[in-house]
Amino acid sequence: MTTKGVASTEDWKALADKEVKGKNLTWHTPEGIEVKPLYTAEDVADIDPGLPGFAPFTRGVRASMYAGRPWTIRQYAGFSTAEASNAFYRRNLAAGQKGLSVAFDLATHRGYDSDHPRVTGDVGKAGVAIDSVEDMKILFDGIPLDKMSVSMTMNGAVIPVLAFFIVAGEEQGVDKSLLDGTIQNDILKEFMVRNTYIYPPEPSMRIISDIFAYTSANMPKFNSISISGYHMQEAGATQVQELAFTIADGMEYVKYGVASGLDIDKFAGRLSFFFAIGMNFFMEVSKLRAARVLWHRVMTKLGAQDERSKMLRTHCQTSGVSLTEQDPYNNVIRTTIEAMAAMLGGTQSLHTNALDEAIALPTDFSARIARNTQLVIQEETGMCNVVDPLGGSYYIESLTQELVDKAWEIIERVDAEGGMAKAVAAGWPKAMIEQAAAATAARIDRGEQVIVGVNKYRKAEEEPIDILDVDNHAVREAQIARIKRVKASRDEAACQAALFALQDGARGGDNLLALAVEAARARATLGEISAAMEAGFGRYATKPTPVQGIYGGAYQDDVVWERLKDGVTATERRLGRKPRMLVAKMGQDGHDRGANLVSSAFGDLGFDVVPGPLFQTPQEAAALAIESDVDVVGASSLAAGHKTLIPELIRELQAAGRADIKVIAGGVIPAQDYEFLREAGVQAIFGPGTNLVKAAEEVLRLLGHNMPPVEEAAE
Ligand code: MLC
Ligand code: 5AD
Repeated sequence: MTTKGVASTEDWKALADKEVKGKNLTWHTPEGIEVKPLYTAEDVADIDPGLPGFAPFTRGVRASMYAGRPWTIRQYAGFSTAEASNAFYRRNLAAGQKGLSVAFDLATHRGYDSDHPRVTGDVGKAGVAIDSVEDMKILFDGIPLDKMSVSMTMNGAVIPVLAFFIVAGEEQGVDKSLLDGTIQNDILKEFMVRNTYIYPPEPSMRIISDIFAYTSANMPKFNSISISGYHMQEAGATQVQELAFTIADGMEYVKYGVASGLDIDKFAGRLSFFFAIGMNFFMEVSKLRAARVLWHRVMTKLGAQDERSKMLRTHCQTSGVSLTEQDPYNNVIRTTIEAMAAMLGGTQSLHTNALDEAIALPTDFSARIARNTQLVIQEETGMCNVVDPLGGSYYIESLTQELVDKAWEIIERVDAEGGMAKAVAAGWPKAMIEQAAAATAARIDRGEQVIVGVNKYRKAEEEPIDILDVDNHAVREAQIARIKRVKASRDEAACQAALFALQDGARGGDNLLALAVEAARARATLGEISAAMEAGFGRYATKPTPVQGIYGGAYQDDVVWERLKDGVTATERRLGRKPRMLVAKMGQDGHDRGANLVSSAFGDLGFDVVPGPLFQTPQEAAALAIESDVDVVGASSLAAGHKTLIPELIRELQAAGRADIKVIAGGVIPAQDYEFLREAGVQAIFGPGTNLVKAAEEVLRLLGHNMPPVEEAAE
């Protein structure tokens, strides 16, 4: 007989064992954490999370947290022109959004004006096109920049964008000292996962120090960086990797700032963070708590004195990669759960993804549901009234500590090897993330990790939903017309002088942001400002190196996999060499998780894979396909350029007399576009959530192999 307080954990174990007949209930998470089925006071005997508002801020950075002021509802948005995005922002603010967050198009990210030949497929597609301060002024028309906090996700072209923002404020009558907001300005993770870099690592790090120097002297309310783990998780990182590499990135920036002559406590208080919140609910809550503990530890080590310098303030975004094209209304449920994890973890600001995430940018309809998810939590549930309500939970406290310890091991490795810039250059953090991504893809494709509506409980028929489609030709024409007007009406000599000074500054040591502000005032365009710096710094390029053996390794002794390998061998015999595939990334789309996964899986199957470099034009991709004598080109598109770039690639192959090279497409491609692409000559299309085993099967058939239909491969 047991009564409350009398039973021991051994008693519990015996009872539980009996219930499940000895089945092992321990869960091994992908980050290598063993989660037990029960946590008790014994697990937290040595843990004291302290109080909110006090070091090390485990329980939150504010004493009153959301009881005093709820987190900022800050929805990331931008598409088409500055006019269209401005109207969208105003509608959202009127409906309850609290802060702004600008998504720029990929041309802008990569430092190209809209009239540049490399960006024909990208203008206005994945975000708003901004070419000069005139566009920036329209973007914030009627939005007072001394009252509204504005986040700008910009890393590559960070100097011109921040300069445009400062001058747009100035011309609105708002002094830069009053500007409130955040610039992402986190280049290290670009080299690792997001890929919208422009310059090589060294000058890129200098740009960051210049921004720290300028904002700490002139913009006391502005957060000079948003050190981001978000994109690492999106690229496949485990939560431990995301945590460790983000904190290690932060350390590196602080070291660079200090090395450039800044006093740590003068700029560290305005460093901010950004994390992804995925579906592993308690892990995500604990991750934010662990991040605060780690940052406090690291900043103490680096010599910060002011407690505000050691306080980790963060934005969060629910996970894009956790959302599905299939049965998209499930995404509302997923996002709600993730939003709750973010707030229970104590975020300062939050973006909730829209239900159409896996296929397109949000519409007014889907954006409303995403925003209302936060409004309902804040205003209907009473969840904000108690500070850190999960504090003291045996499981949460224990997991927080475990994450701190696991992440610390990686941080120490980074430190021992000379810091994150060196680690990024050596490439091991990226490789680690890609290995984790391949392992996850295999788990999902094999049905071991359930995604409702995708690998389990799949609907027989999917009805397409209404999505936003941007006519990038029209946006590009409008942008080109405005660039012409700006250039025709400016004082050309003054503009050229400012650009020349900037070019000089890139070679010398003057503050690049200060020089760019002058150029922005003189109406230099984003492309011109970027090019002036490029003249001194050069443009950076990387080569993809897909991981080997991880995806295939998960299929050891699997009959379906063996049949596929036989198919590859048979095709090899017929062709006289291995079947060869170019995985092409065209346009300024740097999302390479999908492309890398395809390269890895097909490589493991025995294909000869040519992993194409990022940022090719259709001409360059066609030339590489022909030169490498491939049988098939797989074009991976995640940034909505597919309707322009893939038909162009096919035309190029045809013009060169190589219409025999088959073109297939994969990525974020809405069903609405399938027919258009098929008519253009695309022979197979693989949307989000495609099982790679099935994709390989279809490719083998395309290559003429008589692939017998396999019963439901891995479902
Ligand atoms: C807050 N305040 C309080 C309080 N809570 N005061 C009293 N009592 C309380 N309980 C005060 C704060 O001190 C602050 O003032 C002010 O209120 C605002 O609160 P905040 O907590 O600082 O929030 P916010 O202004 O929203 O800033 C959050 C942030 C910032 C620090 C994380 O960096 C930010 O907004 N980041 C957003 C980043 C973002 O949106 N990124 C999008 C990436 S999308 P004071 O005076 O102390 O400042 C992406 C996708 C892609 O990257 O394209 O790949
Ligand atoms: N508008 C809204 N959300 C966007 N995202 C990216 N671009 C936009 C945009 N223009 C979101 C998606 C994506 C993440 C990186 O940011 O959720 O997964």
